Amino acid sequence: MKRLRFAILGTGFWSHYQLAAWRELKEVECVALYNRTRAKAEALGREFGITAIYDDPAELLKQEKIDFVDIITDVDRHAKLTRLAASHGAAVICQKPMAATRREAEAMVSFCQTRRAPLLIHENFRWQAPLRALAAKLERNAIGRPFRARIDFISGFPVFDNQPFLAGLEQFIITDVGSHTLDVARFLFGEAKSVYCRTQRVHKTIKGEDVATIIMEMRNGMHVTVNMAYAGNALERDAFPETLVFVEGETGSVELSPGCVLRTTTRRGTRLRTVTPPHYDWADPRYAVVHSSIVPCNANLLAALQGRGRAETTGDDNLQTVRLVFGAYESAKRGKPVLLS
Ligand code: 89V
Repeated sequence: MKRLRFAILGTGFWSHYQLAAWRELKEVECVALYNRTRAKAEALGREFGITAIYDDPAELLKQEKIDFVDIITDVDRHAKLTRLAASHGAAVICQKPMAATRREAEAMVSFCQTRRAPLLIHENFRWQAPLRALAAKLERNAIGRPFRARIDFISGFPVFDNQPFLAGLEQFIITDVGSHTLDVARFLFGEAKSVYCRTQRVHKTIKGEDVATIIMEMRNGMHVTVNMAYAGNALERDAFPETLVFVEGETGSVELSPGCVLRTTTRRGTRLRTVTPPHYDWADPRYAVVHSSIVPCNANLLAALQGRGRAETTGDDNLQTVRLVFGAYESAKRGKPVLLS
């Protein structure tokens, strides 16, 4: 199998974990780093033994022989860097959220299609071990036909300490967390027909909304609600960064509860199983369930780039998640449900 060479564009908070997760895989090597502030790229390079460091992405793409880039910058630079990399013939892996607007995301997808450059989105939540176990239960028909579900990501975690740029986003929780949770909804239950959303801002010092309540009608007839909050308040059991799910089916129910505990209830009773995420020494234990999901996500994207299978989260697929995200904002603005085409 061809060993693929890649460069990381953007060496902030998340790149450390992304790079460590890439190192878990064979047949792939990070050969260069770019960051606007060169010192940050140098620091990451020293830690991981990467010596090709750039503060100009065009120069990197000109000098380095690479198969793909992994874009880990703030969202407002995703589109520009995607166009640049695709123009140099590199495949693109881009972190979620794909773009700052729906139109920009659509333009990224069509630009890459025209250039025949693969565009894949790094969307890791659906790769979390407990969510995969829940999906397998549904697949095995353990609770009959599901008719309603609730997906919760509700936390008082001080997320702005590690990722201060989030406080400056005009659209915060639905782009940052909703990109994940709405994608999880699609992964588990398919596409939505309509979305209704209300938002609030509890933190006084941030720009965007930090609370969102979303209700979707799915094409399969299910009703799915997604509750998100980063309100900074105290909760008895703050499950950060776990996504909690409760699914009601015609013959039972399944619940992913705090501590990665999967409870399946049928007329025969309730069965409990703890789905412990794989342990990696490099992962921050506070983010274990999220950091460990980077590895299977990267493995899926790498396999697709090597022609060994299909990526789940191509740019084209992720457009459906992007449409849900911005459909939710549209609904919040209008105070009415929005139909999705
Ligand atoms: O993936 C992210 O965007 C992180 C989170 C803590 C939600 O996983 O900010």
